Order: sequence, then structure tokens, then C-alpha cells
Amino acid sequence: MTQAFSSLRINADRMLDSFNQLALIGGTADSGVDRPSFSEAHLAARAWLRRHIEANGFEFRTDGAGNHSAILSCDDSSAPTLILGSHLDSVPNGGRFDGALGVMAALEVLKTVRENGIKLKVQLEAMDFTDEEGTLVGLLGSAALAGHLSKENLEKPRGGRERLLEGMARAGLSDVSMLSAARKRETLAGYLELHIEQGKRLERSGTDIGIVTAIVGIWSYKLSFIGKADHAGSTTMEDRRDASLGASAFALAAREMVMRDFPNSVVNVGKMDFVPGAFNIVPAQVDAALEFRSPDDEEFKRLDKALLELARSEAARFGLELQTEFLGKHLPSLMDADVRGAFVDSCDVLGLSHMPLPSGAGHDGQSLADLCPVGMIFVPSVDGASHSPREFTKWEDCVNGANVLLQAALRLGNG
Ligand code: HGY
Ligand code: MN
Ligand code: MN
Repeated sequence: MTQAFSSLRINADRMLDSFNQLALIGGTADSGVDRPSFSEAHLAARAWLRRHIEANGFEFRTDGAGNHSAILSCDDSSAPTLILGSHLDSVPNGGRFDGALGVMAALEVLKTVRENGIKLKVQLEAMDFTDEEGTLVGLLGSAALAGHLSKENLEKPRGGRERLLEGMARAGLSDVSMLSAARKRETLAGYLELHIEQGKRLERSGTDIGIVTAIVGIWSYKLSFIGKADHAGSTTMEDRRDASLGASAFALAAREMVMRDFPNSVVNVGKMDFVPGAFNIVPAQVDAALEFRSPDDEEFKRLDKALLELARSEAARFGLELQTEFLGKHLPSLMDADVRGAFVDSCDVLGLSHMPLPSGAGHDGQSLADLCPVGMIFVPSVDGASHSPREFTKWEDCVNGANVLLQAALRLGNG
């Protein structure tokens, strides 16, 4: 059956049209998007998606986590579901391809399968997962669907409990609904995602498609360096307990330590909030958003210990107190070998070059990897840019990725 459909292709113009419509929602002047989870722009994008799904004659579904999906049922109502998807939420002032391309390509696959009257042995579901980016929690919708979400995750989210409650209220969701979204593993046939690479390896090697081998794990903390507010003019330099010094020294030292001792890992201090935060007050407190990533569980434990020890020593160096708050973790996960094989076969049928790639970015697939077979493909990012309005992928590469997604879905959906 799949051989018969090897010449099938998605409708590139139709996908471009829906992609461009979506990119306007929360679009920024420099052709990026600003759609943080449950912001007005993100809610507008979700509403647009629902209208688009229903206008195209698909059954629309949503769950207690606010995941939105289009359903293309097969003849056997008891058959499991193959989910294709990604996410519509973005980082603040991000790019228009991260997540959105995967959702539009997933929908385009359902449209192409239906209009060609193809009968698979699985239900197909095109999915937009809630809060993939972690503005609120991170991989929120996929973790909820997988049954991995805990009350703790919701009580201590990395975006702050207040923001999460406000966001959920805007979307008509709650802790209770979030925790009700889990699906049974036997209902899932697998999960496939097309995503931009967000790095330079495909572009540098001139390769069309990256076939993801593994997705890194991600741990998050809030580190509070606590000193003493004082007059910025009349307090001598020796007398200051300046919280900014500990936070800044930690950020520099963490980078050096990871580059020296943890070559497979990365560390990021993505935000520092100064309190009280004024020109003429010695900073009393600096809250730092610490995130670190590794492909290896064992390395995480060593890295976690080393970073916290470093934070304590840098705080002590400047006479500061240190408070740490653990804000969750996502485990590293391996992609499924059979799914990777289906992607390889699909690239070969399409005459597209491909290479195996580990993912330094987190993705919803890592929530589902212990529940069902999961696989991802990447398409090249120009200059590796992402999480920035500079994010760009050539449309022919987007179309290549969507065709590989289609061919793999036909292979895996045909049992
Ligand atoms: O942060 C990430 O790795 C992904 O873009 N959510
Ligand atoms: Mn993404
Ligand atoms: Mn992202």
C-alpha cells in the first residue's frame, strides 16, 4: 500500500497559505511572532486553528490541558491514534516557524490523506500542544496527555504560579482539567513531529532532512542571590552586599565550568530580575532563571550538583545568601528505531538526503517517548537562527519536511 502511494505529495500552496495566515496572528514587524502561552495572541491563534480545522471539515477535539486537534478517523473505531503535531505557542518575540510549521504540516498531511481517499489502519490526529515553550510550565500539554504532569509541576511552574493560574483562567482550564488529560498508552500508535532544526548542522552539511536520534533533557531552577539594599552613592564599595555580583559571577563561572567539564551539556541563565531594581539602590536580590540540558541522565546528576555548589560558592564570595527553587525537569529521550527507519525510507523515496541528529532543543516528543513510538525530523534553519525573529527556513525545505511526514505517516499508519 505504501509503495502505491510513494508518489503522493502534500499540497504545498495550500500549506503555505495556512502557514502565512497563522504567521499573521501575533506577528511582529520583523516577521517574527510573539505568542507566549495563553497570551491574547496565542489564544487568537488557538481560536484560528479551531476555525480552520472545522472549516476544513475535520472533527475538532480539545482536552483538559487545552491541546487542540483535528481528527481523521479510520474505519476501525477501536484502532489506535497516530498523532502528528507540534505547538502554536512561541517564546516572547520568537520566530514564525518554531512549532507552527509542525502543526501546519500535520494538518496538511490529514488533508492530503483524506482527499486521496486513503484508508489507514490508525486514526490520524493533527495536534497543537499547550505551552511547549515553558513560558508557564514547559511541555505542558504533552506531559498532561502522557500522564506525566503532577500537582507539583502546576504548583511550582517555572513561569510562576500566578501567571499559570491567570493563563489557565483565560483559556478556561484549571489544575483539575490539566490533570484529567492523560491518555491510555494502548490508544496511541505513535507520535511524529516535523520541526525546524534551530541549529546549523543541516545547513552546514547541505543535508535536506535531519532524523532525530535523541532529545536532550532540561532541568530548571530559580536561584535567588540575596544581599542588602543600600544607597548607591553613600555606601562604600567595601560595605556593599551587592546581589548582582554573585549572580553575574555565577553566570560567568557556570559557562566556564560546563565548557570545561561537561562538553555534552549546556547551561543558560536566561533572565535576571533585580530587586528593588533602581539606578541608585545597591541590588538587594537577584533572581536568576537557570536552565541546563544534557542528553545523559547520569551527567545531569553531576551537573546539577556542580552548578548548585558553584552558586553557593559565588554567593559566599560576595557575602550573599543563596536560595534555590527547583522548577521541574524533562528527561532526555531516545527516538524510536522503527520510526527512524520509516523516516529514512521516506527520505529515500523522496530522493532527499538525510542525517541522524541529536536535538539540543526540547520537544513534546520527549513527553510521549515512554508511552508510544516517537520520532522527529528537522529541516534546515538558515544560519541556525531560532527563538528570534531572524528564524527562517526556505519554503522548499518546509515542503520537503511535510512530504517526509506524509510518507512516514502512510508507512506507520498502514501497520
Ligand atoms: O526550549 C526549547 O528547547 C524548545 O524550543 N521548547
Ligand atoms: Mn518548538
Ligand atoms: Mn522553541
